[in-house]
Amino acid sequence: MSVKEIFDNKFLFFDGAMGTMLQKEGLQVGELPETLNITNPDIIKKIHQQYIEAGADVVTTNTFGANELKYSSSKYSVEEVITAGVKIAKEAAGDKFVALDLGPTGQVMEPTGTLSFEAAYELFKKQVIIGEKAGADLILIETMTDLYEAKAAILAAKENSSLPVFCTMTFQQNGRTLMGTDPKTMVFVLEGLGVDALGINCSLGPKELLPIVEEILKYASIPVMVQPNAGLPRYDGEKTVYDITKEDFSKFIKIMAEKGGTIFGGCCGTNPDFIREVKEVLADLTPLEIEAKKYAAVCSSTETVILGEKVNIIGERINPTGKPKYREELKENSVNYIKTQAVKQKEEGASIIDLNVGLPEINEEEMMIKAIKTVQKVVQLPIDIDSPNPEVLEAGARVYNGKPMINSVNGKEENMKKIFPIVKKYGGCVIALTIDEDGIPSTCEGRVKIAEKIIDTARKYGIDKKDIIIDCLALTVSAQQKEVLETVKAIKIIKEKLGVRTVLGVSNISFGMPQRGILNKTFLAMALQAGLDLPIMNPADEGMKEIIYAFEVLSNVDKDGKDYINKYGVKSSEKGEGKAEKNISKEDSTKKKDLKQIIIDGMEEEAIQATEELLKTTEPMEVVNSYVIPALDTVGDEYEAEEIFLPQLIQSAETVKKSFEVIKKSISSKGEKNIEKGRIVLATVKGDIHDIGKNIVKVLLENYGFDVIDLGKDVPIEKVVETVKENNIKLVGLSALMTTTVTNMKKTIEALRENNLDCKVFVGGAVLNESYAEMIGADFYARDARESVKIAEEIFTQI
Ligand code: THG
Repeated sequence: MSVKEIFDNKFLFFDGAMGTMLQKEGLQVGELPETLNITNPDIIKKIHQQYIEAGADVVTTNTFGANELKYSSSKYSVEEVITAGVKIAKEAAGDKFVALDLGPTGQVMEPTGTLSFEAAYELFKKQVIIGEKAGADLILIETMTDLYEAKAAILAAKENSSLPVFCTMTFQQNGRTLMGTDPKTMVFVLEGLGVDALGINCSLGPKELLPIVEEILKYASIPVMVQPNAGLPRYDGEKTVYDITKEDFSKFIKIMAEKGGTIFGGCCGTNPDFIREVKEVLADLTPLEIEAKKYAAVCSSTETVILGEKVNIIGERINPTGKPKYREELKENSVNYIKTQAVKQKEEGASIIDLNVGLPEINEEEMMIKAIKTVQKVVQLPIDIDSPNPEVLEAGARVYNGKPMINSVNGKEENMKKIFPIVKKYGGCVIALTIDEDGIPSTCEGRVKIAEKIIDTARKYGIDKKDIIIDCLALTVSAQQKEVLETVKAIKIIKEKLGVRTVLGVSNISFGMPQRGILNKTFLAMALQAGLDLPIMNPADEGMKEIIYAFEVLSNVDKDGKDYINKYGVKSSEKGEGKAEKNISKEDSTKKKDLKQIIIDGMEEEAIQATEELLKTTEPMEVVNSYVIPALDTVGDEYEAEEIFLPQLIQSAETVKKSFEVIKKSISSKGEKNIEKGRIVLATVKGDIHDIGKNIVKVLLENYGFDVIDLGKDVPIEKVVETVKENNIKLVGLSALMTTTVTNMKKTIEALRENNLDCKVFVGGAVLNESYAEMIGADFYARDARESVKIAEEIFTQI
């Protein structure tokens, strides 16, 4: 069945909540909900049937958490649970459709957590194969908070089944997912990966989701799906309630439909009445036509660069050409240069980082994977994967967390045959070089022709021209002087005639000439005027940057010269910044950063060295107080201001851990007392096995110098009490994800109080909020992991 058949220009209605319906049926907390497919299939079937009766076109199998990780100690296998789940859904669905439900694995992905991309892929692959075999009609990947995990699931679904794939992610009130992905980035990445529909589920109520849905609709060229909760969860003293009415719910769904959403259903707190009401409210409405949007974009997991809106620098420095030091490192399998240059180029103003790890004597494929994982850890810029070797491009595009730029394809038939499938499968943008079997045409016309051929061929692979960036090829003026102007002309014609973005390795022009900077910047000015969008260049080259700033004012892109004045105005030149410092200072790259900046940048190895260096002259506590703590404060502030996101916060925290290890060693060798700041007990409460949040809190607390006793998940109330008693604990952190387990959180707090233990309790979890926390008797509510550190610092400075 094709997705078109499912749709056929109608709204598509999914079902509503399963979990909250099961609770109503008396599901015991702590049970893996999917085992009911075997132990109590009638309850599940009844719920599916109620949704079908209410008018749902698709029911979703009760298989959200049915993965090998969660079922490793269950007496039922993933295979049994999923097969039974699909079977029941099919029986209830009749001639309607069954969506195989895939939720998150429940573990945090590398580098923030420990689950590798490949391991996540394997977990999803298993679910997909079982689900398709059992007869599911489509795959619904939902409640994803990590784009990388969503990508693993999508690849697993597409590579191991022929079913349509829908994917929805979950956003927080700040408009981003837990790992920091914004709606626009989600659209570009998921659409690139070839899902049939995308959108948002769970998260919040429909009212709160509306602005996020509007943002998604602005960029999406495929059907948009929304499954909101029945409002924001509220604790009524005993249980969680979702209390918007089906009428309010439908009112907002209608607005979403009028704006272009086409697939609707419900999440937590909804029931068959909601679906019935939604259907009724939309009965007279026809879906808007879904327009193909024309944005050309590349993305990391948290940042999108839309190409062509302004000049964007692609940083060229991670390239072995002419860099003996980097070559040596590549041979030694070291990524130190890559890491420092990625951070440095970002600071200097690059929007995209070019990664070239090509040396004949190394395994380029493995090195590219390592380089991408490294760069993703330290900067949030999109990456340009630069290699002539298709295997390297594919390996890189696969592990990349975002929408990659692939550098490059060319006009040779053989080459296009190899590269285009990679671009299509991983949803990248591709740089296309105007060269083919006959070499680089010496004239502009010849290059335009090749560009046309490439665009036409790409279309046959399903690649739109918005994802093609033409490189008219900058050669060297020393060897091919006559052709310099042909390149410039070709840019102009290609922009005008073909309407695509253009890129150029600008500094190629000056190889073999003295004072290369002069030629580079002049050529850059010529190319910009012709319509160059993406110069590949050294972002430390102030002369070239001056040209870009000036060009953007003069061509009316930099409105009112804001950026220009900001960069070169009186104030900053007083600070010495805007001074025409045209030479690229060589010292710059070797200049030492202090430990504070190293921690902010998240550079682990450098942190070890810098700490060792400092300890030669500085007291350990002084290192902590003057470098480590201020760095963490800065990072914390940036996190709160939403300038950085959870992965970077954790990366900095990991870096502190490295620094602390050195400091601790130095202290113990001097026989001084430990610098640990206090002991904290953490537990995910009884009945709840969702410990992602708690694990993140643990990492962060430890890295801020606290000693954590982690009791794990599904922790009996007595165990918390005993541990606190035995260790004279002053602070306890409790987490609960499920609404049903908040009751046990309350009981745990009560037990601590009844035992007259002199300890404070902070609580956190998706369904909690400030007033909830107060109602169940907690001392503090930790909105996120960062907040829990603040609470700990407050408690232990008092002590
Ligand atoms: N088009 C596309 N991709 C490209 C190129 C292109 N990728 C590689 C290259 N050309 C662009 N990158 C560079 C990188 C470095 C230099 C020039 C272009 C360079 N390096 C100095 C040297 O070799 O002497 C080293 C200077 C230094 O950094 O120390 O000039 O055209 N699509």
